[in-house]
Amino acid sequence: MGLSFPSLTSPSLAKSLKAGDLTIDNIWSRPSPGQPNNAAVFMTIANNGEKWDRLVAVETPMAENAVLHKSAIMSGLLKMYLTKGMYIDPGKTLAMRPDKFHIMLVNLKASMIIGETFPMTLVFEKAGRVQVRVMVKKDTGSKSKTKDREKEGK
Ligand SMILES: [Cu+2]
Repeated sequence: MGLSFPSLTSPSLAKSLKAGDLTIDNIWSRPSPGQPNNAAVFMTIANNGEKWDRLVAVETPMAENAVLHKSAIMSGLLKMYLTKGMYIDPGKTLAMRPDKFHIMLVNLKASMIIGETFPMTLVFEKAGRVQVRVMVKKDTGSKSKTKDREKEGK
């Protein structure tokens, strides 16, 4: 594996990554200030093919364990469950979110620092193993605050 990663921001980070019929985009993680041991990772996975695929596992050197989680509201509380996989149906896009599917890194081995990236391997049932890099960034807070949509010239 004589691969080396460019350590500084690489332009490829912002681009989407293709693996067969899958297009993986916007791969990011929250920083870990409040709860140093766990962190959630999000991304979108679009399936442009004609057959379903399924994310079945993830691996990363950043944490002792990386699991697939699904969240659901039970009696008013947001709870997380282990899920065996995340299906991506043909023509559909799986968008991970804190209150839906996400990847959970358990027992981090290092701090998640905003602006840094770390490697992760996604294991798909059909597309196989896909190497990605996760960008640590601030939560843009789409859910906690109601935003007034204003017209802005971009
Ligand atoms: Cu979780």
